[in-house]
Amino acid sequence: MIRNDWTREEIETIYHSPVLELVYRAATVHRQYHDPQEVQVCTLLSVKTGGCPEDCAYCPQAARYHTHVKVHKLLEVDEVLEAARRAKAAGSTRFCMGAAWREVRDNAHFDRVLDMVKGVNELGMEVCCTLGMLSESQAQKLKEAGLYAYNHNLDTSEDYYGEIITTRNYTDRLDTLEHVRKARISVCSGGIIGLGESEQDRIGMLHTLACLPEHPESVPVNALVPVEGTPLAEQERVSVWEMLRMIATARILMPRAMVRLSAGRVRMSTEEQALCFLAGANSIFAGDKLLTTPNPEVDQDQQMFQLLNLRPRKAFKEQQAACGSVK
Ligand code: SAM
Ligand code: DTB
Ligand code: SF4
Repeated sequence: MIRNDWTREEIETIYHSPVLELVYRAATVHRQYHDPQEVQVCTLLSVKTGGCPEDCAYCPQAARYHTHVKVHKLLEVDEVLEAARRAKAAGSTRFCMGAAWREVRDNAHFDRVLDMVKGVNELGMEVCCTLGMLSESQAQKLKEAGLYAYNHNLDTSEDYYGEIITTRNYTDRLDTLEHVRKARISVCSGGIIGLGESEQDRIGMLHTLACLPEHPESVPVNALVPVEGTPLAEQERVSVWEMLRMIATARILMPRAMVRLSAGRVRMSTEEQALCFLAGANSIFAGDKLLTTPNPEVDQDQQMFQLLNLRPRKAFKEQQAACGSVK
């Protein structure tokens, strides 16, 4: 049963249950709603890099921190479509374009992004964007251009948000998610662990996500990639047990969602990632780069898929299931 009325206490109990019990329960739910051999493969491309006016403490692209990131203006449509074709040839079915913007503005750059969306959609890939805050009409324009999903993370709990970002607030984030939902675009929203937050904060974020009027269709769980020059550069690495608890709890609370094992895979062994798939993760980012930081090599992931008997999920599966064209 899909529930949007989880209490904080219920989530706390699930999150704190003995880890193997938690994984077992999540694996059981996973099998009721998904084919456990199927993993969605997504590719990220940074279409506008660095120079962002926001102060997100984890982010190498914030202009105010001095990091290795080289600022790059908005890419041309052709360059993006070339990258999307390469991603498709390497087996990705979703292509996600990220921009280091605080928000979308109605200008020629947004028009160019709309052209990118159109082009990627025409390649037969699920096209996703993450561009910062959006108004209702901008969400509508993206939908009309063929956007399939929009990524906009809550990142952490409402209580801890102000410790990480001061240039916008939690309500801004929730408002954008509402605009995306209203435009009938698939919602991708999750967060990051390892920002110095408490377990209460992790539970709080999962509570907010699981009690949205409709669950996000995708929930990315990122482990902080500490980047030199950012205020969180010296944060300790999160352990696999923490990732597992987040993934398993998300899987139990939001059974239909795709739970994405997102940033942080480069530092995880195949065994650790296997545990995450067992706990209900069924989506990854592939390709040797996330937006600006390294990700495992494509070959390495292909070997892992073979070893674990996983196969890439087809594009537009949800839509096809809804139309009854897939048995
Ligand atoms: N500027 C837009 C925004 O913030 O919504 C879109 C791009 S932003 C880079 C997308 C997401 O990347 C952030 O919400 C955050 O969850 C994730 N992210 C950024 N830096 C990260 C890091 N160092 N480690 C893990 N995740 C990170
Ligand atoms: C998400 O949840 N993780 C991705 C994607 N959505 C946009 C981004 C991870 C970024 C990691 C740091 C970097 O490569 O810059
Ligand atoms: Fe800008 Fe997004 Fe990075 Fe925050 S997370 S600094 S909004 S690019």
